[in-house]
Amino acid sequence: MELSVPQFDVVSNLFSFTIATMGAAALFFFLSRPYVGHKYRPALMVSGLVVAIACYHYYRIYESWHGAYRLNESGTAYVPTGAAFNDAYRYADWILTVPLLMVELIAVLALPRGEARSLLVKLVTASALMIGLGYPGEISSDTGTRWLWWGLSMVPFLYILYVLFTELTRSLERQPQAVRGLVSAARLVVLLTWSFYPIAYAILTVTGTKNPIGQVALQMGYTIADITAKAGFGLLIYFIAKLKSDTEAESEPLARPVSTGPAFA
Ligand SMILES: *C/C=C(C)/C=C/C=C(C)/C=C/C1=C(C)CCCC1(C)C
Repeated sequence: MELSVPQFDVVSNLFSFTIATMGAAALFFFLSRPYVGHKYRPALMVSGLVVAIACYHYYRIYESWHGAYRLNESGTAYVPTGAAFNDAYRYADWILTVPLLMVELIAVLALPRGEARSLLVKLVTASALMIGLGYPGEISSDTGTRWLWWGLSMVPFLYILYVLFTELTRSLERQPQAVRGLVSAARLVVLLTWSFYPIAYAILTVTGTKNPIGQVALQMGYTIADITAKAGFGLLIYFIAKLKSDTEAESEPLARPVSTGPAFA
């Protein structure tokens, strides 16, 4: 499959931009940890890990894109070099980062232990299953095979949305009033950005995997969705953590004795 010069460049530039964005986001999340309460630091730690993992994989994806195509003699188009563009980097990234995004969300809610564990088991298992089931379809150019794995992967995907919009709603009621809006927004970001992936995949299945426009659109779609779902989502998690820490710091000095040292006789 040949690519025009602008088609190759737009994807290459977007990958490069993503490396910068993910790297900067990782620094921000790691360095912001001291500004939130202890309870919320694991959430920022995980946010930082997600974008750091993505930063590394986008570097590899960028390299793979440049390895898969080269400019032809006349400089008018990019032709395949014979080395395949490696989709496995994306899936290796997702199988790590998608469950971690769920951990991030549950961690910032600071729910009672049993409740958090039950949500985590469901969301982490379903998200790993969703990515695992999507992969055989992603690497296939056969329409039937692509739809089969798409359908199988949609089951855990819909289950995740179901858990987020039913069970999580009950936990949401116990969050401080001030952060409920932000937590709902974070959930909405998951719904909107995550829905983009199965749609982008389905579009390529319809256009056929050898269609340059379909391939370029897929790479751009996945990349923009990744930035929003990882760096954008992480920023929301940071705001939730900050707001919860600030409201708790306001009420704590009154609720607790200031000194814990030995009392005078
Ligand atoms: C940071 C990366 C994220 C948030 C990736 C999310 C990926 C998905 C929600 C992918 C879902 C898919 C389906 C539901 C069916 C077709 C195959 C997938 C893997 C593209």
